[in-house]
Amino acid sequence: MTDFNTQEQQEQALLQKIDRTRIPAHIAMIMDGNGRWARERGLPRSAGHRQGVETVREVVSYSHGLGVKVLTLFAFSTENWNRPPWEINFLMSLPEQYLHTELPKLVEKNVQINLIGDPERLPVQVRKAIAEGREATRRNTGMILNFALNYGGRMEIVRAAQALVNDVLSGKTDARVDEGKFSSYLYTAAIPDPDLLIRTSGEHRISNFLLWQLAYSELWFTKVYWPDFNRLHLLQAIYDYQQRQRRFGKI
Ligand code: V0D
Repeated sequence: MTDFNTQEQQEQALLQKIDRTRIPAHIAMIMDGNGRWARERGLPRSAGHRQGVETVREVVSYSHGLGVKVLTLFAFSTENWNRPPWEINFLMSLPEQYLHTELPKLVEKNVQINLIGDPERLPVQVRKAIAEGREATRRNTGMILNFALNYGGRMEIVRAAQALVNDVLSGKTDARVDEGKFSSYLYTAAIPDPDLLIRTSGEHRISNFLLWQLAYSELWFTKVYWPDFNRLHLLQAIYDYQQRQRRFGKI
């Protein structure tokens, strides 16, 4: 008897139904549930984060394979500094660890790494790892991989407003403001808005992520914890996205 329910077969079925010409160009992800994943297994939170990095590796690879143009991952929010020091220290070791194994693959796949967020408060070893990653992928023209680190949406908007005011006061630009001009002051200046936001772990919130950019994005939520998120879930999100009618505020 044929088993219709293996994950492999579900993936194949979804791949048949997905229109490869309408893959969301920009997917943003809130990678939530590492702590809960670990707690349910009686493991330390660090084990959840470590498994979460594994999911990042896989999601980057699948997204690249599907032809996604921009992938933006919310790795550390401005609110996450409230976590205990040992957890912050552990989290801050992850960019270096990730890039140590992945940077050669990203270079080979023509992926460009980019940071969105305020680098100021990040430890030097994190800034150094990311600067190296950026430098090594600077000339790449394929998928853009944005890591949001020490990122907050309101902070991004306030920072953009301040930079614009400074440019007006110094005569670099005139005092007219429109959406196009304003968005050129955001971290995502040259990057199109996300078509699809995926949030794992059952919360139905934006949590100060890409407030401006998500204005017309489709939102997709799953109860699955980030360390358990896999290719099948990504395909489900893309399939659901393709079933929706996007109107961008028009009727
Ligand atoms: C933990 C789940 C990759 C969310 C994913 C510093 C929480 C795994 C990076 C990373 C984190 C960041 C920048 C970069 C390369 C990789 C990462 C953090 C947390 C917070 F250039 N995973 N990851 N950064 N987690």
